[in-house]
Amino acid sequence: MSDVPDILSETIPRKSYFLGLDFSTQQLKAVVVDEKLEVLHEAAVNFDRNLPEYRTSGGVKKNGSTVTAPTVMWVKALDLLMDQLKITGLDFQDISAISGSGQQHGSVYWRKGVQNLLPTLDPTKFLFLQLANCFSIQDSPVWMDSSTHSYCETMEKKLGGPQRLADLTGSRAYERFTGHQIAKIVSEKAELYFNTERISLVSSFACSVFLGCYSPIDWSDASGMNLFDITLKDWDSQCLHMCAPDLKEKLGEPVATHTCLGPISNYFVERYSFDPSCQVVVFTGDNPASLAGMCLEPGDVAISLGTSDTVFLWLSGKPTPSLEGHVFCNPVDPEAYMALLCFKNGSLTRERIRDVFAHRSWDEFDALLACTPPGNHGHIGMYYDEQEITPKIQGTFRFNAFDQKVNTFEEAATEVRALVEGQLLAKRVHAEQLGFNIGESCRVFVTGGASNNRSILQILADVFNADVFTQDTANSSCLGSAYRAAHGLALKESGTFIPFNEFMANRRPNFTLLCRPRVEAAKLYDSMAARYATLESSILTHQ
Ligand code: ADP
Ligand code: XUL
Repeated sequence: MSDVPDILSETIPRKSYFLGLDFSTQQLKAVVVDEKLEVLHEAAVNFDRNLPEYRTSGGVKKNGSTVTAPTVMWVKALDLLMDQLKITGLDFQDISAISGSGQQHGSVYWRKGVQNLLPTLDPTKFLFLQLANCFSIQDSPVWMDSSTHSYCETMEKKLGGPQRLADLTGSRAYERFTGHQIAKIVSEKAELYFNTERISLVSSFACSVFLGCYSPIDWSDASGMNLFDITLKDWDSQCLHMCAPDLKEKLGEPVATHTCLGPISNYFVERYSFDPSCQVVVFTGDNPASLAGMCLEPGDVAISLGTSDTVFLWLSGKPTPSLEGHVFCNPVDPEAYMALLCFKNGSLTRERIRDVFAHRSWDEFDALLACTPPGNHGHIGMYYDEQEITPKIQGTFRFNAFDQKVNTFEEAATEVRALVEGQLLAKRVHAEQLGFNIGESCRVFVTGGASNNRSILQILADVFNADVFTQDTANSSCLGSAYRAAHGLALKESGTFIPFNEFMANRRPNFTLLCRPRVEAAKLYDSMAARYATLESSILTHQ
C-alpha cells in the first residue's frame, strides 16, 4: 500500500460513483465505478446494429476519401445508453462526477444560437429530438477521413516545413487532424462555417451535452488538431489563421485535461435524477483516456486493438516530435507528454480477412493461426485496405520467403498469419523508429475489441518479446474516463494537485498476464522485424 494520503476518501467520504463514457467509432460505451474505483455497471450502444436508421457501416459513412458520421446519431445513442444504464438498476443520484472520451480529431459544428438552447433543454423529451437542428453541418468529419491532402501541404509549406509544424504542434500535417478538416469546410461550405457558433471535438461535444453549455477543448485532445502549441499549451495563432477566420472564438479557450468544469445540466438532474452537484470533468480523446485507464508508467507500451490500432507511450521530459507518429500533451500529468502511433487498418481489416478466409468466424481465424508456425515460412503481408496513416500507403503487398512480390498466398492459413504478423511487426518497427527501446522489463498492455483474442496476443508477446497484460474488465478509455472523473473531482475538492499515478496508487486496476513470449519465436521475430522494415521502405520508395 502507498503511504500517500488517500485523497479520494478524505475529500469525498460519502458513497460515490463515477461515470465514464467513450464515444468511439463503432459504439458508445459507459462504465460506472464505485468509490474504490471498482466496476459496477457497463453498457454499450452499437451504432450500426442499434441505430440502423443512420445507415452507417462501422459507425461511419464513406464517400471516397471523405468519411463522416451523422452527429445526431451520437446524441440518439446517448439517449439509448442512459435508458440502458437505468435498466441496470443504477441510481444516478449516487454519481459524484462524470467524464468521458471521444474518437480523436472528429469535429462538430454547432449552429448560431445553440448556446442559448443548451441550458434550457426540456427534460421530458429525448435529446436527439431537441438537438437534431443544432448542427450547421449534419455529418461530422471523423478520423478515418483522408480528403484534406492539399490543406496539409499548404500548412506545412507556409509554416516552414513538416518538421517545424511537428515541433510546434506535436505532429506534421495529417489529413484527419481537425485544423485541415476545418480549412476544407471553410473553403467548400463557407456559408455553413459562418453559421457556426462553436466547433467542438467529439470529446468536447459530448461534454457540452452533459454540461448544458459549450465545453472547452482539453490540452490532450487539442494536440490532435495541428493547431495547438504543445509547449505553450495554447492555440497557435499562425496555424489558426491559416485554417479559418475567427477560429479562436469558435474553439474557445483550451483547458488542462484534469479540469473540473462544473455541475451537470438541469436536463440530467430532472430526467435521470442526477444529484445537482454532480461534477463534469472535461472529456478528452479516446487514446489519452486509455492511457489513464491503463495507469501507464514510463517504459510500458500500450496497444489498443480497436477500429484503429494504436500504440502509445508515456513520454517524460522535453518531447522531440518527429515526422512519424504524434506527440500529445499527457492527459494526467500537465508536465508530461505521450507518444501515439495510429494504424488505420486495424479491426476492420482483420474482419475482412476473417470473412473471406475464415467463414466470418473468429474461432476459425484462430484455428488457421494455430496451424501455421511463427514466421509463416518466410511469407510477409501488408494489408492497407484504406489509405494507411503509418505509413501513408494503400494496397495489399505480399512477399514470399525470397522477398519477391506475389499476388496471392496459396493457403488461407498463410494469408491469416501474414495479416496478423504484418500488423504486429509494423507496431514494433514503428515504435522502434520513434525511439522506443524494447528493454528487458518492457511490459505490453492491451485493450480494445481484439484484445479478447488470445491467438493474436501470443503473436504480440513473441513479436515484442514481452509479457502481455490486459485489464480484467471494461474498455480502458471508458475506465480511464471514470478514473479521471474521480481524480478531477478530488483535485477540485482538495484544492491541491496530486499526480494521477499517486492518486491511483491504492486503486490500481487488476491486470492479468495473458501471454508470455516464447524464446524461439521471439528470436525469429527479431530478424523478421528487420526484414519487414526493409520491405516496407521498398514499397514506399516504389509507390
Ligand atoms: P472501437 O472502440 O474502436 O469502436 P472496439 O475496441 O470495441 O472498437 O473493437 C471493436 C472490434 O473488435 C470489432 O471491429 C471486432 O473486429 C473486434 N473483435 C471483437 N472480438 C474479437 C475477437 N475475438 N478477435 C478479434 N477481433 C475481435
Ligand atoms: C488517433 C486516431 C484514432 C481515433 C479513433 O490519432 O485517429 O485512434 O482516436 O480511435
